[in-house]
Amino acid sequence: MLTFYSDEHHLHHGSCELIDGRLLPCFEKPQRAEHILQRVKDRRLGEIRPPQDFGRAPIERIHSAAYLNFFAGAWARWQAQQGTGDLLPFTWPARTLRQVIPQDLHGQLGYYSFDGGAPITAGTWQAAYSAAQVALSAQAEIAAGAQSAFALCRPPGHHAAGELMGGYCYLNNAAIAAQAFLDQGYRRVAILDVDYHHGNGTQSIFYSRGDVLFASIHGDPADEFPFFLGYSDERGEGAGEGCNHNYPLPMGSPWAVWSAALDDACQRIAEYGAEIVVVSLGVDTFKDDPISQFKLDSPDYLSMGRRIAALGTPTLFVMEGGYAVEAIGINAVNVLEGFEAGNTKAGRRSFRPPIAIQMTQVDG
Ligand code: SP5
Ligand code: ZN
Repeated sequence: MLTFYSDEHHLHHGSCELIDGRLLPCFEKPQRAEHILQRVKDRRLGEIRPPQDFGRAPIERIHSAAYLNFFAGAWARWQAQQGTGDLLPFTWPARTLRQVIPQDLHGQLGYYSFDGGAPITAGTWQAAYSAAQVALSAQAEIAAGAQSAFALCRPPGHHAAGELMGGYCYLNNAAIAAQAFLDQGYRRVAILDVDYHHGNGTQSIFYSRGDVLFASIHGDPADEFPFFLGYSDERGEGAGEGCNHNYPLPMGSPWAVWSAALDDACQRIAEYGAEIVVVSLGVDTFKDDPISQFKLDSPDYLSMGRRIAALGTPTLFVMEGGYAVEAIGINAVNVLEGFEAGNTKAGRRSFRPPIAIQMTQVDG
């Protein structure tokens, strides 16, 4: 399996996040990606490639131009004000307040975010832009015929909605890649979100659409971040009715409980007839994760990869969370190795977009 990776993720290194009533050093830090990259090399998973640059257009299919302009320009505005330290929001347009875009930088920051966990630093835009290009490059590899690819993205993306950052996420890498498949002629894409936290951003982006199925296994939002989305009665709306599947699980859930949800999610994905699976690959389900409460152990990630491979569908893995830095490489790459072990030629169901659409892409 090819890995796509850019060193530019180092440009994003926030100092602090607001968590449990304190400003703590960011859990989402550059060493995460370094450990995963090292493990990819140690296990000889396959070649590691830098991303191509597909520009801003495929990102604008998911995020509004207003949001992207604000994000790309926020740091320069902060510098012009002689701002010191990271940009971190502190006021949000919650119930009873008006959804208005103020003039002030921090007012706008609150408007475009939902928590105090996603600081903007000097290099955050460039790192997030680069992570989106990593996801798009891995997407292109699969569109060109690969059965799988790994987008080693950082910062992660699944909490980011069309006009919202939060939960360490700024650009929704998995959603951007899923949309790219659709724009290239694929008709049904499934996003399987195995991160410990509900992928609220991804769900909201595709909630009323029938061309993307979203399935997420996560800590019950009644007890866990992001609290305000991810319940089991959220089934999609309009054309997306029945295309959203949430599996909120209790704190302390072990593999036996978690894998039953995975089996159900995989069955839904198969019934849907997904031509592509995009996996939002968070490994914060690990028993020693410092901010999470599930009990998966390292060998369980091999089983996870095997179960996903049994779908027989081309699969794009997009890195999301995981904060037990010492084990993150083992756990993430175990999913990929499990997938490769389970990915037999006989089991594959491969789909190519209609030839006319392929030609359009080549010409245009
Ligand atoms: C991509 C991703 O995994 N984002 C996660 C963001 C989580 N932010 C809030 C975490 C709150 C954890 N509270 C319990 C801490 C235990 N001391
Ligand atoms: Zn997470």
